[in-house]
Amino acid sequence: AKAPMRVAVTGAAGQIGYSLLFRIANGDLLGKDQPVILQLLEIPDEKAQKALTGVMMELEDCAFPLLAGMTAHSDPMTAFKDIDVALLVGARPRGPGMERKDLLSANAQIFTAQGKALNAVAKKTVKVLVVGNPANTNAYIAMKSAPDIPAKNFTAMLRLDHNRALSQLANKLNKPVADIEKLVVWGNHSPTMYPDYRFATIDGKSVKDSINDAAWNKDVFIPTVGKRGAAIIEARGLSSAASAANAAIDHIHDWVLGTNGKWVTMGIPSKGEYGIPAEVIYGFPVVCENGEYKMIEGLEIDEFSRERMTHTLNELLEEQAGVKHLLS
Ligand code: NAX
Repeated sequence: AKAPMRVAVTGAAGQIGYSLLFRIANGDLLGKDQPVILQLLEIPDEKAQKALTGVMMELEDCAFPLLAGMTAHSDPMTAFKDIDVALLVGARPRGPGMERKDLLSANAQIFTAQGKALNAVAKKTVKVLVVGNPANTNAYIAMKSAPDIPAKNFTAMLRLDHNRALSQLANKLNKPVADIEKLVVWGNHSPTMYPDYRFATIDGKSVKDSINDAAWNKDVFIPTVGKRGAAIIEARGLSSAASAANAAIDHIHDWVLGTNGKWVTMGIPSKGEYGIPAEVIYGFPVVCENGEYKMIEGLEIDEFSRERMTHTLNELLEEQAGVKHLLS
């Protein structure tokens, strides 16, 4: 049997955690033959720790054959010890009257501390996915706080946006979602993201030609995908949780086990590709193989796309500027 892999999940007693942990323990993350040990982090707050105990009781009660162990933590220095995968879900939500810059600095503190802890105690090969918002900038902060771990190991979640866009296209074309390939979502995980189906195919045929409606792209598709998170909150009274957990599973699963040539979107540090400045964590198209992602390069960027890509980039640069002084 394979040796267990260690997976840390932060915000483990939260909404997303409640969907995510059971799927990891079921083998959906790393494969049906891969035992896992869960190292679960929550804030030291008594209520949060107690809720975490409850979730762990339920995990026990599932008797998952692949769950080789689990531990509860209130300190990232113990939670991240020897981990192979980090799912950084916990973050400071925006409270009433909280300004954007307060939110950024609260999260900068969390992700600086977690980046340092990863640097100190995680495996140097750890694969990090940041889900907690602002996800791209939080991933950037963690990356900058962990100089001994390769920058490429720090990623942010754009996969929910990617999956949302896939389903919108499948609905529009009245075709199975699995038939769509080569979709891209550029930029920040925020309403400024740019879902781009110019290269996409469905059943081998061009999605763009099949839809052939620039107004639908601009006035319906892009805003629907961009505002989907708000629409879920409006309908459910709570933010996306099961779909976010599913996207986190897809992201790490594909990174570790490969995409068989299929394009997926990951928020990854730029090396200057597509004119995006180095180190910005930006949604790019990638394929994954042998535990590594590889960016799809050389796609043509037309004027409309460049405008969208710059708009979402500028938001990221502003977020970065807002936290730069907090990085030590
Ligand atoms: P919840 O508020 O239900 O859960 C968050 C949990 O994180 C809480 O239990 C809290 O105690 C814990 N937490 C806070 N700070 C922590 C820290 N420093 N260390 C460890 N745990 C900590 O939120 P939930 O709905 O689970 O969402 C979690 C995060 O995901 C939020 O930041 C949310 O904005 C973000 N999302 C990101 C998405 C993406 O696509 N990138 C989509 C879904 C989601 O909105």
